[in-house]
Amino acid sequence: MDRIYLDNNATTIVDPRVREAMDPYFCRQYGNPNSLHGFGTEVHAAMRLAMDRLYAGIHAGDEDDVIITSCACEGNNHVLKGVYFDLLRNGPKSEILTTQVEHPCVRNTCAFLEDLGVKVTYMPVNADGIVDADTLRRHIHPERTALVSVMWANNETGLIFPVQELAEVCRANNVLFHTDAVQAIGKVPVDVARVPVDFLTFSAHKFHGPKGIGGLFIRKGLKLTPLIHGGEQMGGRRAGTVNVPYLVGMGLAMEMAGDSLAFEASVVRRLRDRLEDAILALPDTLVVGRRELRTPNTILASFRGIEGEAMIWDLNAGGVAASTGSACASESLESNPTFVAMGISDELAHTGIRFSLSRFTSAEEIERAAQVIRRSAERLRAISSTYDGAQAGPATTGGN
Ligand code: 7TS
Repeated sequence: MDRIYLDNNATTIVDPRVREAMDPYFCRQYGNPNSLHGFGTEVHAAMRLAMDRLYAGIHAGDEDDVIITSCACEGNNHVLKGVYFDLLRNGPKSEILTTQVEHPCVRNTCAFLEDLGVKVTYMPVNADGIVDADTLRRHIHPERTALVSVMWANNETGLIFPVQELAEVCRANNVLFHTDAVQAIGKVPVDVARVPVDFLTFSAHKFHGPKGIGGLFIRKGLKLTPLIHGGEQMGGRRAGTVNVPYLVGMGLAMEMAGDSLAFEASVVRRLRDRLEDAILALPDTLVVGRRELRTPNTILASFRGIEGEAMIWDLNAGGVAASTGSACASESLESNPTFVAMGISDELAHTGIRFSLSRFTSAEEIERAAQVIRRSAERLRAISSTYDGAQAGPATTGGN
């Protein structure tokens, strides 16, 4: 029986058309795009097409910059550390505002900057699990806040943040706004012509492109000290020879992500809802966050009395790949910070399982996964020392 992959928020399959488009740029058209001979110029043309696709995908303007990075961690580091050098190290500002539920690459970079003397405020999430505009208004101080960094969609819950309103609050206060849009691209429309973000990061492997390449959008005219100094690639903003085959792949993947938004919002969402209904039909389960506030592909479920890690192993044995929250945090045994921020109890924080679908997930896989999950929950509860049988009402969380 084929395995079922429900961990698309960790990474996605490379679309075969993307792989095919990348192929010529390894052994045939392998020139350096900055070289002036034919090897270089033919590659340069492919690079231009890929860049155009990236600009179109997020609706960036001609004068905006999109720079190519090695991953979203790099893009997020670049923004936070760049703003440190530009506005914080020697003033005039002193503070970064972010949330309690960012990916570790934002959270840990902020912790690093705190060691350097920056004040970082981690805004709490509301009962829906998001940071709303009122919370931002309460925390923002134009005279001291240099940057606000809030993710577009959360990787663990799928909850979508009101980035339009948040960006507008920042604009009105003359404060820079960054969003980590890694989990939004290809799932919900991402349009920087409409949403006045200053910086935005994305990563190809989350939308059926290759691993090890991403992008950073920088609004026109904005200064940002580079993270990697060297040659004049990317207009001097990010040194290093561009990974041309991967860029070609990311460009096509971005175009296809845009083309598949309607499919995500209808077919993928229906499959997700079907799986969610099947999980909620089991006793003592809950799902974090209201459906309509989430990306169409994500479920963060809790099975009372079952240790998350144990269930991942058991599901894996049954052919279903899921994750306990974020794979990036899976080696840490501490309570998941996103759960803590959402006011989810310690018991539930240890029972969370994330199922994340993609446009490659089939209805047949969802039916099969639902059965594997049901059997696994029954089996593990039968041997659980903490599960004492079905309780009357559903458990509650901050997000549900
Ligand atoms: N930002 C968000 C919101 C993410 O979900 C991830 C990866 C990253 C940044 C880092 O991306 P990369 O391109 O540097 O790899 N998130 C996850 C996850 O949820 N499970 O595994 C990886």
